[in-house]
Amino acid sequence: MQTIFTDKETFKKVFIEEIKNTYNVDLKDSSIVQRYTILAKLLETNLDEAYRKTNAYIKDNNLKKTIYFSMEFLMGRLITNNLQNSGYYDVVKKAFQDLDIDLNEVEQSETDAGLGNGGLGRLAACFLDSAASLSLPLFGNSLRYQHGFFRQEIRNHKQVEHLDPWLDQPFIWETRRDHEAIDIPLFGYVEHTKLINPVWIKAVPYDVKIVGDQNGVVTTLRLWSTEPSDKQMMQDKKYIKMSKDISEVLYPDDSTENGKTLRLMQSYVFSAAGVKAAILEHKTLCRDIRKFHEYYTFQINDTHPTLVIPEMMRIFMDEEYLGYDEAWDITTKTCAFTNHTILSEALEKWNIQIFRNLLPRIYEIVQEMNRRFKRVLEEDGRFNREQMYFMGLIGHHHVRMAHICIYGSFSVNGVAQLHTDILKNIEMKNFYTLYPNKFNNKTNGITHRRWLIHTNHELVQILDEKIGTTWRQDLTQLERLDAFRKDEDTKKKIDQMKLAKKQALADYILKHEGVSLDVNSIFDIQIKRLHEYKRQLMNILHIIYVYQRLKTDPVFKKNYYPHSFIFGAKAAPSYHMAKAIIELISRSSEIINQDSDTNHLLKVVFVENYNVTYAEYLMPAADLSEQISTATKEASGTGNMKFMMNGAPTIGTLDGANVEIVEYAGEENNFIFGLTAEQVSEIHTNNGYKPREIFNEDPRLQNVFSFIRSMHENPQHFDYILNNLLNSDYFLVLKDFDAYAHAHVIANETYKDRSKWLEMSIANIAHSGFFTSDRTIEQYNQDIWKLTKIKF
Ligand code: NBG
Repeated sequence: MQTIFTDKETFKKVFIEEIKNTYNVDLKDSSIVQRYTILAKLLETNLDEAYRKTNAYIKDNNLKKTIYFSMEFLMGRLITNNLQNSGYYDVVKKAFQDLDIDLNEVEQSETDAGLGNGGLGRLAACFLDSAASLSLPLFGNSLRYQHGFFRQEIRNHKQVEHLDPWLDQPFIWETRRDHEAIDIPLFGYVEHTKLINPVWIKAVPYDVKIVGDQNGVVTTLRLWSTEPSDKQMMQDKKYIKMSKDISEVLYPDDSTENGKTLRLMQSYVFSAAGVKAAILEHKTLCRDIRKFHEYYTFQINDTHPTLVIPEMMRIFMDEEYLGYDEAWDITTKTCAFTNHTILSEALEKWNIQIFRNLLPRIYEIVQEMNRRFKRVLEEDGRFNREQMYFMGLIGHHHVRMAHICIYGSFSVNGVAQLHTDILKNIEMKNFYTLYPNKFNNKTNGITHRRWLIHTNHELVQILDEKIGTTWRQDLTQLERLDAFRKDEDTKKKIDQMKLAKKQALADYILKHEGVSLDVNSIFDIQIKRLHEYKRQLMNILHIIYVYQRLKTDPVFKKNYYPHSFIFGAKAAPSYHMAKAIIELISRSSEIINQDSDTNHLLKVVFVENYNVTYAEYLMPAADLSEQISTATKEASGTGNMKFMMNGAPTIGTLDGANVEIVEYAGEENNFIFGLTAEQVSEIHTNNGYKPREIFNEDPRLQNVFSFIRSMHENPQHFDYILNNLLNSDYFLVLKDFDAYAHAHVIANETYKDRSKWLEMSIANIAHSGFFTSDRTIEQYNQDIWKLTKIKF
């Protein structure tokens, strides 16, 4: 098909005209934002045809759809992705060269869509890209937060949160669909299953196009925005504020009862709106409601969308007049659940009072589900009273969302092999006993289109030259690079690639953080949410130890290969320990970086406002990938895969997907250390761990603690952290410290043999094919969704 994007000259002509028509300026006088806006608008409009065709194909062929319900979609910028996947990138790049416009600069003027806070949200974004690229009819469903994840400022070494400004600039990739708005009832009371006097909220969908990789497929991420509803009679100020607040911000503060209610409203609104839209579509197409599950799978991404289950039950029973059993049959054949964590604080529970007050009819349905579930357990006969109580959908005055999901879904999956095994054998053992066939593993993946093709052109060139270009469609072909492990030319080129990426990152860090890094030092990077289980604390304790040793031990200093340690992390606003750790990293980095005695050997940077765009610079530039969580705690990790694909060996524990990374790339090509999952579980069960004993016997730790006490005018300033380590250390930082320090010694020595290191790097790239989200999505489809592909 001839479009303005397939011919460079046509594109140039149209682009110049549009700039003129829209802003009444000549191209040379236009701003970068104006250029970006016109480019994005032209592309967005151009995608309309493929979008229409995709939807028509699905409808005409009666294809089943998966709706991916997720509280988070951490999309980042879309411009590059959309240009690349539509196949127009090169034409635009060349046209811009002719016009003396830097495409990179234009791409950078897009603000990140940060509708997520970490791995779970970025995984959802990768899945959209993979599903569209594999021609699968999968659609995202979430909220259109006015403000996504907060913008982080580090002021006086402390994290300060600011509202995320992403919608200050128009978001070109969305289309508001007023006529598909849905009214959602909240509060009220129930009389004979009927909700009386509810408060009505209007949910309006904004559709974002998701472009498949040069296959003509354009699917949708649907984001619901909330507003006052015409159905609501009384519209006072309080009501209007509430109606807008629901989609105002991602993860609002939930320390108060109002905050909790607001979060539950968010969960309900996007779940209910998504369910209703699908049922409406199903009925518009004159399909039998009893066959709903033949046309839809609802993938419930963690527990936030749990209410999809009772909401389906409500509609089937109260609006479609099906009996409970029939409604249950359809619901459980439609829903599938993915668990992303075993951390108990992240397993959602809702206080009954709050739940019943906000969703009285839904609560009744959950109670009925619970009653019937108890009967199932009793009839099964394998569980004692206590076990049955702990398995209940309701208990301890709370509604347990994960239990509803397991009971109400036909599939329950973990996100890495180890994580799924822990779910089956420990965390959800009784549920696994009850429903062995529901449980399955789907190891996470990342889209190689963003995390390799778009972020690392240098590596793409090497791959194309050495193994041809077909790896793009089938990433397992990267294995062919393994034959070049000892090839000098390949090694030289990988070396040059790394240097180029490190230089690009160093430039970016200098510009944004004001810290200069030596590109010949080892770039050792830990970027992820700040959480105690991820053990950024162990990393900084070790850095302080290295710093002290450099100052006191000349032999060590002589042997030390220069290092740049880079951190990026946001802490949840109310997570005091995480915020204290950020302050500790930031304060120690200031001291270390200023010390002219050592700063040619050791630098530490905490990058501000780590986000998807920052990650695109960081991932390809790493020499070493820090994946050091307490074994059993990181369900999978996905940053670990991005580093691997870009050639960084992992220094890490056998946790989450690290286990599989090492299986593929070889233990000899990574630096594995520390307690195993079994050992951690044993320590936690036996309850006999005494961190103070370790401290008392290790002068390294004593010196590090003294240093920390001397860092601030108030020696007790960091006692919150230090006392916790000495008295509890639940995440076993002190216990693993020695093994971690040792792994660093080995990494340091290994790096000196640059040739050996490059071989390790090549091995990692060559075996990273398994970790493309294309593989993950194919597995979801084969085992769970069973969707038919779109074929034009
Ligand atoms: C996170 C896990 C990560 C995992 C991502 C994606 C939550 C609740 N869980 O280990 O901590 O990689 O999910 O599956 O955000």
